[in-house]
Amino acid sequence: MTTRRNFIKMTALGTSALTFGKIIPSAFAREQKTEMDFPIVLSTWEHGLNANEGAWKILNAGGKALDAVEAGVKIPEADPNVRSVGYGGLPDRDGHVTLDACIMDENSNCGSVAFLEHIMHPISVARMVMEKTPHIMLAGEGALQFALNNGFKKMNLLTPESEKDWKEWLKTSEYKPIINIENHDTIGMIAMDAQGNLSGACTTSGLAYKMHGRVGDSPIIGAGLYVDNEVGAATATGTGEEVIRIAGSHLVVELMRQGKTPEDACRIAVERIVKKQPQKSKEIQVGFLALNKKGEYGAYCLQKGFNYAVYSKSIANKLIDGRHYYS
Ligand code: SD4
Repeated sequence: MTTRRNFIKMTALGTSALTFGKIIPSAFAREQKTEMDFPIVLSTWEHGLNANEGAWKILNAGGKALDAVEAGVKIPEADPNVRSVGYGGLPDRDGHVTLDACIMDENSNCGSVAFLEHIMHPISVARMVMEKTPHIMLAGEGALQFALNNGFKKMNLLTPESEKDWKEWLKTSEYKPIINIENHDTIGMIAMDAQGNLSGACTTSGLAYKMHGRVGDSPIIGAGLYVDNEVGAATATGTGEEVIRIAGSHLVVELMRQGKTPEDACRIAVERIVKKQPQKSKEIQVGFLALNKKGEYGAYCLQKGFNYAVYSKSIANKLIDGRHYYS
């Protein structure tokens, strides 16, 4: 069991330091104890609130960030009302619910599954790939076989509600993802535990009505998720193709390594997308969420409407609107 807050002695700081989420002038920070607000967990979108509750139970008991992020994202994976993660997720255009997920810990261990069908908790399969195989990523039939061989249960993930919506969509079969609606609810979760170690998890049913076989950014280490325990962690949500194109989450972590704040790092990554795809970026959503080693966090997105949930001792599970590029 750890203390509720971690006290870090900060000396000879630069211009500022963080205390309970507030910036205090360096004159005060120097040579004095400053409280850093961790453990902490952050998740994308409103369903992040429920997911954070699950993660927090583990973090608050002194548990590992890795266990917390897995337990946290399993909540929306199992919730049929979350229509873009796990059970109840909207299917591809052929009616298959195909799932992508990945997980990464403080030692750069990582595991991933892509294009996985019939398993409610792809995040746990991803963790098993990480822990039980010499590989990082398993896909499709092979990932399913691996899951079944390791005791996961095969089930039908297509709920009557999602089937109904898919049949409605089939009437026009028009592939036009609507910004912030139905197709942008991947859960990306990043956390720092009481020991100051970082981990992350990302899981999704991907873009609704995608082509059969399509894989997005969410299972790709460096795109949908990246963790570097020396620097910070980042995760992404939105149109995966644009996140992959810029290796989004890795970019955000590298920008933090260069000294950018989490929000600035997310903003620069979003601006990179705009620069690469000036026209397309107006019609899609992408959001990044980041946490650095000091427990500072931030987000940035293309369009209004992206929010994230944060849970720490001083902020008991609150939803925050991400700042956005287009107004
Ligand atoms: C994907 N990034 O498959 C995912 C979709 C998403 O919220 O974020 N949904 O491209």
